[in-house]
Amino acid sequence: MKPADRKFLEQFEGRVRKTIRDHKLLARKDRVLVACSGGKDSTTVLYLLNKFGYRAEGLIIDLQMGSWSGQNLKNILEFCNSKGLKLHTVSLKDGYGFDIKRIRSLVAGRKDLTACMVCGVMKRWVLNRKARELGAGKIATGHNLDDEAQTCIMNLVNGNPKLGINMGPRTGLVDDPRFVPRVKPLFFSLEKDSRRYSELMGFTVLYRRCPYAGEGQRWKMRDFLDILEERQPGAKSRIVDSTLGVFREIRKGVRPGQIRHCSKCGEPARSETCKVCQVLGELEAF
Ligand code: Q46
Ligand code: ZN
Repeated sequence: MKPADRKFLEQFEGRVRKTIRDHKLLARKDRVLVACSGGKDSTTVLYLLNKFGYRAEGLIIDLQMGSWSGQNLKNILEFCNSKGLKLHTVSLKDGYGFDIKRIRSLVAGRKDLTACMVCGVMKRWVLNRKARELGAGKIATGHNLDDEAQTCIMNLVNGNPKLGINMGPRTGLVDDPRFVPRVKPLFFSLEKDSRRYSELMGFTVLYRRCPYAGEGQRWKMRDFLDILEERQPGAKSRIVDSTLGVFREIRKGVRPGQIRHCSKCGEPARSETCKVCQVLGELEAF
């Protein structure tokens, strides 16, 4: 390996360690469930948390969307086998009766709902539930700086910047036994760096997007931000840092809102029913 590459690996790992340490993401005693997709970011998180000495296991939600998700599942299974790491799998269809293909057909023609939105809320819901069942105290995800910058811009473009008020390397800081806190060790790492890390480490992962990615708004923001970053280097980082700074000020002195429990499924919710029950109820009635 070239010295420059070795240096890069050290710097990348250093940034992730610093994020964990400075933001108190994990304690040694924590049992952590890493939300794996089979892609570069979550594979890197699973690898690094174990390398750093945390008790981290993986969980992959099989989205059953053909060869793309089949290959991701195979890749992460092989990765975990080769490193002696524990991996849990859950199938969206077998466990919950919905797969992305069905969701996609149900939302076809709707402007207010995309398959990606439904997929996103369902994944969060399943993850929280499984983490609790498995006795994990924290969920770690592979979200990187690019993802966070995209979210900031999406919320602005949609006219709802306050949606991101709780953004940060730690989320779900609600004191509720049914809510498993989520941490993002790659929060301050650019996606291109995470990709380079994964490539240099020789991780067998797919670098192409989910086949349905183009249908979500996030992916338009991604292209937009890539162009912006090329013209104004550091733009992604400044977007995230300045948004964090503004929200930090706003949050000062504000007591966290009361968490409720969904009247249908019992999961934590912001209103009478949780997002998943709202969306699924709507789709079933559709
Ligand atoms: S898996 Fe699901 Fe993503 Fe595919 S359908 Fe959209 S949300 S793009 S991270
Ligand atoms: Zn619910």
